[in-house]
Amino acid sequence: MKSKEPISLKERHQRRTTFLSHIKGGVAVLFSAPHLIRNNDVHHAYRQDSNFFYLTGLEEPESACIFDPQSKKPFTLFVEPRDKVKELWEGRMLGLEGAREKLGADTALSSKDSNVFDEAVIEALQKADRLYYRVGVNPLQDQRMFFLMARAAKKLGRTGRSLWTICDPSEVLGEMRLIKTSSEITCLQVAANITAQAHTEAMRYCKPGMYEFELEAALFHSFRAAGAGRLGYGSIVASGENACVLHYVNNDRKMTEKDLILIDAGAEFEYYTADITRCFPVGNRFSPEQREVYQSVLLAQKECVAMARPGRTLKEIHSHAVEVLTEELKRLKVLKGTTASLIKSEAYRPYYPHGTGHWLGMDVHDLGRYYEETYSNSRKLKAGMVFTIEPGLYFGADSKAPAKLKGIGVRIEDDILITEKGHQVLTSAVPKEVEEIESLRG
Ligand SMILES: [Mn+2]
Repeated sequence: MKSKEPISLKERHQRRTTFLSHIKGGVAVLFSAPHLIRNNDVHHAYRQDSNFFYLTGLEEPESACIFDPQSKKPFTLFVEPRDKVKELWEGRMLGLEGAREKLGADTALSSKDSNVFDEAVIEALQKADRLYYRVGVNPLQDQRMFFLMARAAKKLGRTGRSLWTICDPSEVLGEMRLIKTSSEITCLQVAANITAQAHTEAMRYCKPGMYEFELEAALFHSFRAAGAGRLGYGSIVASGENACVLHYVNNDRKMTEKDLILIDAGAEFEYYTADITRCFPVGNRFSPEQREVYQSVLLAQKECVAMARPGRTLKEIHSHAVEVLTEELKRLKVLKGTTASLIKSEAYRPYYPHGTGHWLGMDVHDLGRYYEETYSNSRKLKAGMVFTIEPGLYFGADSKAPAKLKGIGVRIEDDILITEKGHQVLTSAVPKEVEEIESLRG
């Protein structure tokens, strides 16, 4: 399943060409993600910054790049030179030659020598009127960049210009990353398949008396064994009332036969992640109340998925979820009143406090604007966009729901690709119908 170069050098080159065309007149400086220390001299597992990886394909820390649209050699990559001792401890490094030959850098320079980097930034800045640089990620880097701007300004002397507009490159890159190419869709589909398989296996594997972390471990095993690089985000394995904690991460409760379990987990494949949520009974069957709530959420989820096509907006999809769930809350005797007034007063909020979906791609909450022109104008869906549809209902112990519903939390989440004519559910391989789930559990 694991192909060697899912995103080709050619495609990455195309991305850089597009990026350069969007930042004309400016210059962009991007830094690699830092290698975070876990404790003492032990590091956290490294994952490259998504934007940096999107453009460069480089997975090493201590690197940076400059994009200068006005230069004949617009792509400069700063990498650590190969070091025999370091390679002995940490493995093969790409080095300067590798940066040119394997990643297509026009120029490769050593990131070890900070003067080299400083001079390159100052030179590029003198020709530019804008700097594309993300402020606020690393205060030390911010300081350095401001210092370099000041030095470049000094060099401009009495030309009348010295101030640069600072733009966040995430805005341009977010727009580029929002519309997926066919190879990106392939990566997302592989991530979805691996994740779907793992969720289905978890449905078979789960037994009363198990701890949530046993399922968490089983999911991770399935992901890695199928070739996923890592998790797309921390797995949520929430049984019983834990399902009402939206970002529950402890995963340490012992599950009983009476529980419903909510699993929200996604595998990352080649820097693209899936995001699936399923709920199923720890015993063989749903209790009548669990089934009722589950069917309500499933109804909303299926109707929302059916709406997905070019021209629709996430806001419309969310509004529909709210409408269906409010109706269902009335049916479940949680809310009383006219649907319109309950929606207007947001009476559903304690039970449905989150949105219905988000962009999905290299990041689980992917970049990309949600609006067109103004914030209030929700963006129209277009072919190539990928997002989640994930309505839910949560009846925490402290909620005002009828006693028999308390402790039930349900969310059902699929990953949707917008196609020219409609949509495709990338995660349709995981069962979500009550009968399918009960037959897997039985
Ligand atoms: Mn999600």
